[in-house]
Amino acid sequence: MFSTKFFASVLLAVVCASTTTAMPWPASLRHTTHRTRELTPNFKLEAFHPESTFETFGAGIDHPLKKRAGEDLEDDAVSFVESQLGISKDDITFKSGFSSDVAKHAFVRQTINGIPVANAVANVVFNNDGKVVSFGSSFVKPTNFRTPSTTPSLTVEQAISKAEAALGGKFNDHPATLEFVVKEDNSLVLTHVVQIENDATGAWVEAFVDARTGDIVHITDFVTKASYRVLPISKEILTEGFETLTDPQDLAASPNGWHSDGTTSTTTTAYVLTAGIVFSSKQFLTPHFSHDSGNNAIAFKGAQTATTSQSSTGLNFIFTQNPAQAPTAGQNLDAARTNAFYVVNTVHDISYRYGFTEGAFNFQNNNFGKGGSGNDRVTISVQDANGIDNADFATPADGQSGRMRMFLWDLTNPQRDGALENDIVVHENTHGITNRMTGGGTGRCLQTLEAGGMGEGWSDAMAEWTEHKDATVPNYVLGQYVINDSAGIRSFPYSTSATTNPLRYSSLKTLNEVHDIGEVWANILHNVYAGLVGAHGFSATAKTDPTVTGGNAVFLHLFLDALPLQPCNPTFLTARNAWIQADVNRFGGANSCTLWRAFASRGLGVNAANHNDDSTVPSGC
Ligand SMILES: *[C@@H]1O[C@H](CO)[C@@H](O)[C@H](O)[C@H]1NC(C)=O
Ligand SMILES: [Ca+2]
Ligand SMILES: [Zn+2]
Repeated sequence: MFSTKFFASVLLAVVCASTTTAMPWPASLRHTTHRTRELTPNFKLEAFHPESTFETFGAGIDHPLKKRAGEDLEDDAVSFVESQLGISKDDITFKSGFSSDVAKHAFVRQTINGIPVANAVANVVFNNDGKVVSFGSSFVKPTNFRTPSTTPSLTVEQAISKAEAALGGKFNDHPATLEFVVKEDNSLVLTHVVQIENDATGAWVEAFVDARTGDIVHITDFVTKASYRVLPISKEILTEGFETLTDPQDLAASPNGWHSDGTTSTTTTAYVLTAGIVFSSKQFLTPHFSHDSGNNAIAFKGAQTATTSQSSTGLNFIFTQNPAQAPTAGQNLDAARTNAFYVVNTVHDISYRYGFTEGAFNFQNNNFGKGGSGNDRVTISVQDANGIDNADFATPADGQSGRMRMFLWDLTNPQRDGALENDIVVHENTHGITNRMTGGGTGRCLQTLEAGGMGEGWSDAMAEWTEHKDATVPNYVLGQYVINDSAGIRSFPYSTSATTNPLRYSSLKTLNEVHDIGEVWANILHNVYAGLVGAHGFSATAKTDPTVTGGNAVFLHLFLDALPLQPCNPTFLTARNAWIQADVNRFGGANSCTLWRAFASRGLGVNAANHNDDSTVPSGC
């Protein structure tokens, strides 16, 4: 059997071959502002993201329009930014916004002569008293740069050809935009922003093409690859066995069930069974699709027409996975498609209950008039032919489908299918949640190394969350099934023991890869979870009822609430502060000391800075 360390290096080599041959990473401060993107052997670019400032205001502060009658999220946010930064209203544009039950979120961007600056954005959050509770900003000071022409000298078509040639992909017909990019030297570059995809490599980026020279000056990479050495949702691996579930869909989150988009109305009774997991779902209101395709997701192999059809009439999906056979043989493919469909729908329903709604830029085809952009259900490519021993998830902006690709794993004989390991599917799906909820649905705000690392950490933490069954908080290991190794795919189990898992904030000084950084964040969140469950116990119904009081429910509220609070390209410090503020917004700060103690236990105390540990908690804790 292979050791975990062996796998770690194999997988890192697979996923990060390019970065290991690159020059050594610069000082760790660049974690928070830079990310090297090597998209082809010939294309390398270090993308720059101005550092985001982030302030939180506890119970809230007034904004300039507070005394005016009525509230207008757009005006209130713009005038607040104007007052904070001394930037003219004309240079601040409202981009998107939404309200949760406890906060109103506004996402704005800097514009110069009417052209948006892609990497200069801000977010203002108001509580239900109409006060400002947080402000994140990567706006740049207008005095620091000369404004170039707002008229491109290259046409969009010319920019597309340049990007296709440089990146080895094809323009995907998503409408191009004209935006400025701030470079590290504070200069502004006018760019055509074009989306380029490569089906074979899975690359999917926004290329910012200098509208004068045709050079690519900035990249948004929508794809988060797994290097994790990666059945009901609380089960992780097949060997834990299958069981029967009744009515798995949460009708509050998916009002027409999982197999309908609400456009056709029939009244068939529905039963869904998957991979030995049996759903007796009797309450689908308007079943419309008789295959693994619905409002939140479509699972297929090869082409979107290749879905799993019901095994018998009445929306039965009964496919028994045979572990002795290849993943492609017998009923195994249908079992895999059905399981992936089930897990993605379940994550949709759970996260919806805790705030990842239509307005908060989630993935649905039909948004039922509840805000946000539709036509963006998750596409799940099972047994995808373009990869091995991995999985990935691409998160473009709200309104374009999230794209999950699950690959086979060839470390065992027969091979194993990542679509059958729930923690892999949950991990991937969570990339969609964090990339959409941070920064207002643009898919552009977890791009720095440190923010990308936290993206991996949140994904592991969500996978862990789905598997807890009671108030014990055992060590958590991810990805045992696909590699057939009980040690899983990470360096250490996530643990409340600092001996079992020694990772802490200062570990970032020597970590230069997103999954490695993610392990630090996931381990911190494991300890936050343990603190909250220790304080509040465990609610068994938290997956479908966000009003329960268990620490697991508190954790997931804060997890989702903090995402739209934190600034674009958050750091460990600003993400921590967003959790503390989220607790004020929802629970009046009741968990402040619990949170601080957990963060401080792993080096993220009040005086932590620049990847130096601090274990101080606020006075009174
Ligand atoms: C998984 O590992 C166990 C223990 O090492 C081994 O007996 C078994 O054959 C492996 N399974 C596969 C499919 O490789
Ligand atoms: Ca959407
Ligand atoms: Zn990942």
